Amino acid sequence: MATDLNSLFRLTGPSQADIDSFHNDGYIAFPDVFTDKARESLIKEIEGLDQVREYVQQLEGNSGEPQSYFIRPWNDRGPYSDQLIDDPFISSLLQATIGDDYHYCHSALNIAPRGIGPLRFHQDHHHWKHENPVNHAERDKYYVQILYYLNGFTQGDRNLKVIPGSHLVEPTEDATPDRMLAGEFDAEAGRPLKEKQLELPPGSMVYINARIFHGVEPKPVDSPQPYRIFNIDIFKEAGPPHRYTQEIPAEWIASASPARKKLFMREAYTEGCWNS
Ligand SMILES: O=C(O)CCC(=O)C(=O)O
Ligand SMILES: [Fe+2]
Repeated sequence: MATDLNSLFRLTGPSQADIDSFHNDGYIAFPDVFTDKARESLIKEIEGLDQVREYVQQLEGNSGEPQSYFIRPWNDRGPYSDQLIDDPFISSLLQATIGDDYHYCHSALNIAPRGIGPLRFHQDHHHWKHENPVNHAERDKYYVQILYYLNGFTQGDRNLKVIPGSHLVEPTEDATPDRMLAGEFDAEAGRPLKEKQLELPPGSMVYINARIFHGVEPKPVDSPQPYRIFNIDIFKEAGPPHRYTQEIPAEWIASASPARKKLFMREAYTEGCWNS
């Protein structure tokens, strides 16, 4: 199962400005970074999944409370979405930002319909605010989320928002997004902490350090875009599992190249795995 593209992306690797943005702001936005062929093929592949087709069909006649489609882990991947895992651009970006010693953590697919509510500001690094001693030892390790927005978003319509620099603040109880936005942590971060509302065309991605506060705006009922497609791959520095570190399907391991096997050979999360 492979595509005939060497890379799905227009770029071969990050620029120095991208790497600086990752360390200073906690994220990098890559507008329109997929090639047209890759973007179109990925959308077709996702919209062709049985569950997605059924979900989209029922949206049309549905007058009740809007529900998102959400699956985690997302294992039902065709050749294009499979290539995302270790496309040369993605591997180059991971190596340039967090080094060579990283694993694949997990994935998800989300389809957000008109009328869906917001997602409040949150952080996703599961060892960052957690009280478990194993997790404390893991706090300084990287956990990165690669957010793909194949059909894009506009401001006020299911847009991603971030607090650039919020990953630099220690994870105490007091370090809430409201207090950050009120200026109480500017000195610690060494910069004013302000909300930034993003807007990205189709075929974009956002690469984030999951310690950064981020959230999502609601999708208006009269949005010109019927649904926003969002898929995500998550990578972690080598170490114990995170909350959602997924089981790798046996057939993925069987067909993996040596480099890909290295990403997959790690423990998955199981209940109690942090207790020993
Ligand atoms: O839906 C989005 O744009 C981002 C969702 C999110 O915050 C996440 O998956 O961690
Ligand atoms: Fe998140």
